[in-house]
Amino acid sequence: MEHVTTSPAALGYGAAVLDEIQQRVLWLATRIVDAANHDRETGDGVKVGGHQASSASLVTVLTALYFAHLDAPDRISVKPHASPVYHAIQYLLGNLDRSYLPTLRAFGGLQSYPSRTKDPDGVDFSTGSVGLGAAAPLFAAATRRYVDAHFGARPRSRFVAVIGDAELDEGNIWEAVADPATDGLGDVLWIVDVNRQSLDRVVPGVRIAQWEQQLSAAGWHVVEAKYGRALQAAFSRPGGDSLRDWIDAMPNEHYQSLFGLEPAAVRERFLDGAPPAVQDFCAGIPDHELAPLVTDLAGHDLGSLLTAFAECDAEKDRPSVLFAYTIKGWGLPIAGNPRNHSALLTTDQIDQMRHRLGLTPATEWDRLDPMTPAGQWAAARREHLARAPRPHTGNGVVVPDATGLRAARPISTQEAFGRILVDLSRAESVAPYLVTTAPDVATSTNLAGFINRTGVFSPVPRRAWSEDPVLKWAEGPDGQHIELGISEMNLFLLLGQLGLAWDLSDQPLLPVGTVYDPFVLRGLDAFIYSVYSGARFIVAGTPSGVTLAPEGGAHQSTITASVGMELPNVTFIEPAYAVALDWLLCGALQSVAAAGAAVTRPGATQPGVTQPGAPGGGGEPTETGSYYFRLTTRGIDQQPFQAARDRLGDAILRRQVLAGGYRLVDAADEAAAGAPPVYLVGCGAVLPEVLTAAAELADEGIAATVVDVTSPDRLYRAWQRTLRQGVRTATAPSIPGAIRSAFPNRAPVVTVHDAASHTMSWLGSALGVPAVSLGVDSFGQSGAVADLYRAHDLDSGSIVNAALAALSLG
Ligand SMILES: Cc1ncc(C[n+]2csc(CCOP(=O)(O)OP(=O)(O)O)c2C)c(N)n1
Ligand SMILES: [Mg+2]
Repeated sequence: MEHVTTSPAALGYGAAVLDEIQQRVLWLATRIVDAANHDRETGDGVKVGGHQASSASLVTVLTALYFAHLDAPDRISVKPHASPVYHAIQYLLGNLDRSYLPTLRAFGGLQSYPSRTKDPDGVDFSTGSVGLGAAAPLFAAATRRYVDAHFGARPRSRFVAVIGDAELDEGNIWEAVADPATDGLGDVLWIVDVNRQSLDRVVPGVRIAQWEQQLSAAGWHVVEAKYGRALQAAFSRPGGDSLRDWIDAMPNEHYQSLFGLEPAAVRERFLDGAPPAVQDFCAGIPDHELAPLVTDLAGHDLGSLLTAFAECDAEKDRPSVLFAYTIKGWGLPIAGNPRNHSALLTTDQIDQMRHRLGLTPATEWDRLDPMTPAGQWAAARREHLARAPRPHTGNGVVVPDATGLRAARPISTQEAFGRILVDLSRAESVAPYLVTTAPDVATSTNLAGFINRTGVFSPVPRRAWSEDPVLKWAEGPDGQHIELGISEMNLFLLLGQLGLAWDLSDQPLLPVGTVYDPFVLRGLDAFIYSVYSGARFIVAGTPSGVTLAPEGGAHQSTITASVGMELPNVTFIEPAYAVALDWLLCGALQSVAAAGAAVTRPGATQPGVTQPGAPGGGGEPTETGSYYFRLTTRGIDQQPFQAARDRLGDAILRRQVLAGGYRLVDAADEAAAGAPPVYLVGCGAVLPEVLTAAAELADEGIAATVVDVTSPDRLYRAWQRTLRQGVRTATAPSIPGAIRSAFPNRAPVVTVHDAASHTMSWLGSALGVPAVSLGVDSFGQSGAVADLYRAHDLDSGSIVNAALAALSLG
């Protein structure tokens, strides 16, 4: 990568050009928020908001990055509240149409926080939930290291995160920093916007020193851009040391109170309690010079920032963090005010600012004049930062419809999952792209077989000391399992970035993560973040439910199925039988593989938007998100599935399994002969009890059809789709095909699920029949499966009683 145009001086322009640009960036960012609040009538009385102060704080840093430091392959994460600065810069670079500028926070307009999937100007990392925007680029860099090791080096990208200082309060940041998977990533730069303010208050100064030490202890290169050049010059004068010591020792609350005061008052406040040496040093400096001097921070000094960036660039073997001292509300009348987080400039203040910059209402939204050095520099940077469009020639990943797994004896879905992955690791068109990860639960979630075949990823080969014949833990650059410490946040952040490798590292991958199901909730914010960002991956929550009986209540998941169903961009799947899992997992991998083959420019893709098509030819809309498999360690007899296979044939059965449910036992003949019909609907590990109940009901002359729901999510979505269609077109909705083929007749239903009962309780409404839903609606405890099933009414006797109750309601 050429660096010839990284400094305006190279084009014969002075630093004044960058300063002029940053003044315009500040103006546009401020005005974008102002327009959202004052120029637009929403008609609903709800405050629009936006963050002028948080944006102003980063104007210099982002101007220095975009107009003097970044190269085209670099990827950047911008703190949530600086989205107006990001868009202002993209506009000045010519990457955003002018019509968007007044649309911050409007429907279809610029998003309040940078969004990969909703913003029109090429956001690399979504941000919003503080802390995640810092960690995401770290895992993107870890992903790039993996991609480079397996598929050949890409053009070097630097992964930059620009984050608020209070974001460092978030635990996920420290989980990410501490994980060995993020060790030694020399292409990472975090820039902390040290404005010493959070939302509510001034951040105590001691925290910053502590954070620096923590990062240092974790092996990071820590740099400060604290004092601007005027202050540094003052420090170097005789007696200047005392000034420096005084400022260094000053509590943040005291320092922050200097902003917004008249110059004479600044002197008084600044020297309040100062030792004589400082009083003497400042005595010779007039008020109008002292006030700007003592608030001269390097985070608003372009030269200091560029020097610090270069220093960080030189670190090749460890991540860097730059603590850039800034002023929240820099250059605005609200600068440094502890209550400025949501403060907005008045219309008068905006008018004055516009006037001061020599702009008028007619010219205020203009780009930099192309005839001026600043305009020419922006044009040069636009060219420098332009990313070459990528060829979309398919990606070589071909996932089969099934691995052909055979299961003659009882087997659990967790065990089948491990075997399917091992099989796929032998398939040439799939194996290179598979990458697994787990937060210290790889072996207990059945990834050992895969790890034995593919090894564990490490950027450098490591000698294996253990000679365990069951688990070979061979670590090296060829390994395809990335082991994490016990952090479910890290799991979902890494899966998210592996699942965006098709975009951020130009390499589609098939990421598969495993986690104990209850702890999906521990990583939920990162899970949501990753799928909101458009990532494509597979996660298996296993084991799940009260079925892991002896493990007890703390390990038993109940609400995870609801989470899986309700999360947008996630398809929730919970099969009971091994062959069904084989079909469903291969189908999910096929869908994930399609990400890399599709058009991939951010802004162009709309993950979650369904398009006509068919997963595995099932006639359902194509899914464009991630997959969540909820699995179990309970081995169950596979014979009933084989019987359904013999009865229906693979083509029909597979289509129904993929669509969300099929009749495992069909009592249509008995019903036709006059037996009262009922549907027993099971999902996952409880199918044996459901089958037993069906047999008991048959003995009593009741025609119990057993439906195995493989994905309550797909069935629910199919139902909702037709309902919404009906609502939108004001026509009577029909029952969707997926539901009709599993439930061809009208009959009461009993739903049975080792999860919160509500996950399938909607079926009664969908079918227009009485329904009794059995599930786990209280915390579990240790015991045997039979004990737990009895305690939660999942045993066959309870299912029979529920069926009789449902029949009586009919
Ligand atoms: C996970 C999460 N919790 C809370 C918030 C609400 N919130 C938004 S900004 C903010 C303070 C951020 O302070 P800092 O990171 O220092 O940013 P600044 O505005 O000072 O630049 C808070 C608490 C959030 N966005 N995300
Ligand atoms: Mg802050």
